Amino acid sequence: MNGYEVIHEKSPAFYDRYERKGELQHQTHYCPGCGHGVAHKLIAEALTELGVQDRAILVSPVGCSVFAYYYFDVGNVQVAHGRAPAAATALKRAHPESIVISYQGDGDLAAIGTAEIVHAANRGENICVFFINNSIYGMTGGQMAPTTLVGQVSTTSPWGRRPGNEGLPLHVCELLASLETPTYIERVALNDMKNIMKAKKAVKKALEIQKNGGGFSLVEILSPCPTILKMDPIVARKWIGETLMKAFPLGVFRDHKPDLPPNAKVPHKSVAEALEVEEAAPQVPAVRRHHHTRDLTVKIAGFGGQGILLMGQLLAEMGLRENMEVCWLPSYGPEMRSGSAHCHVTLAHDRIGTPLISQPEVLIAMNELSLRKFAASVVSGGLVLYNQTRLPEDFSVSQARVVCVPASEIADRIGSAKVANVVMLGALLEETECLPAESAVDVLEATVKNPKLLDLDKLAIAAGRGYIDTEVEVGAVSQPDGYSY
Ligand SMILES: Cc1ncc(C[n+]2csc(CCOP(=O)(O)OP(=O)(O)O)c2C)c(N)n1
Ligand code: SF4
Repeated sequence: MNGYEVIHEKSPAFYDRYERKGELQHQTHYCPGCGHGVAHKLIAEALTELGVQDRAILVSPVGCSVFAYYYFDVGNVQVAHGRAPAAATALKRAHPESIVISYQGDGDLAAIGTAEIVHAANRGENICVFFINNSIYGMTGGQMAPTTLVGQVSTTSPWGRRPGNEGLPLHVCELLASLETPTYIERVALNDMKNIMKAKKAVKKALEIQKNGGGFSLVEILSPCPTILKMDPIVARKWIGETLMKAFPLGVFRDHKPDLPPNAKVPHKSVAEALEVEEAAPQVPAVRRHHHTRDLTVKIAGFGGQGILLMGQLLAEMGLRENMEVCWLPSYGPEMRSGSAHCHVTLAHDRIGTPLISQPEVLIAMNELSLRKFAASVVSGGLVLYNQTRLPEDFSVSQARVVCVPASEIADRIGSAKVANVVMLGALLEETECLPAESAVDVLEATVKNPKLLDLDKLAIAAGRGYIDTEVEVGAVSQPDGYSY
């Protein structure tokens, strides 16, 4: 066909399926006509053509493209708003053989992340930055970006951008080209096929420069955002050609390797040698007990106000004191009281890969809602500790053992409903033997300042352990009628 090759397939640099949602795994989350999808495609194709997919690391920003990591089958890192060039710097320096891409919107790069991009460019970091200029904040509903045009209406410039009030649009390519250290800076556009092909070349060139150790590249991509600009996708593309490109002219702003004076040679010395002090013997913390610690993943869930997060912190702190690797990840809604809250705790002897636990070995459900919501996620052969005397009539857990511990009732009897979480912690320690119970008392003594509450907490730990020892048969299995033993 006239020398063209027709390819009906996705770039292999994309995942086969986008597993963010249960349904529609063949399509992205972008709006119809959005330029992010096109820009992704150009990057994916260039990665494949250069044969660098396997060593590529994509740093996703905050903005509409926050989920880029669901699409690119490369190493992925998602960072805080604006911080992508800083994270990319660290990744590249730690893994010089990798190909590191910082992908950023104009709010992300030119507003909150101005410092990061300027300094990464000024250091001449050997990374590629793909900068999507759609002239607006997309994800948050259309606030003015530094790239918003004079007169352009946005939710924060309802009368149109006024130079005397909001300044003039920021020209990132021109700004960075005033530095001596960048290697390659170009502005391209996704307004028509010809320019899309040019954009592809620029993206590939930037990646090639990095592959050859050539230094810092930035490709600014003028990109349509039909949704926020309230335009039909075709009109949005036209608007780029007719309006946005006038304010942001396309072109190459820098295309040569900087001629920098060589770095001074730094003699390799240890810190002690450099400071001319004696090398200190490595500090190995005294281990009190090696026995009786067990790798465990625990999800603790209930209402805000039940001390859910604190329970997780206490458990993690106990693990720390036993020289384990620990992780505590809280998750709660905006409501301080009565909203739902849960946290994940990992106790491990080896390094922990992720703080998230999708299938916990233990679920502590402090209320019925949490039981119903999370029980099915417990691993087969796992354990559910439920804050009641029995499971709800219509509910059973087939794959995990259930132990019902009426922690709130026990706490009431001790003298305060507040310590139900600590009762449950005692039950967890006794049932799983994951950590020595003495360490719980040590942690409580170190963290609880109020002596009365400390006494109650000590009673609560003992009561939770006692309940398991006296009321729950060893190896008890949940019965069809919901009884735990
Ligand atoms: C520190 C911080 N400040 C503000 C926000 C809110 N926020 C999320 S996305 C966004 C704008 C992103 O716009 P842009 O970078 O232009 O990307 P687009 O959505 O247009 O692709 C803002 C302000 C945030 N998430 N974090
Ligand atoms: S809001 Fe704009 S930038 Fe965001 S996905 Fe939709 S079209 Fe793209």
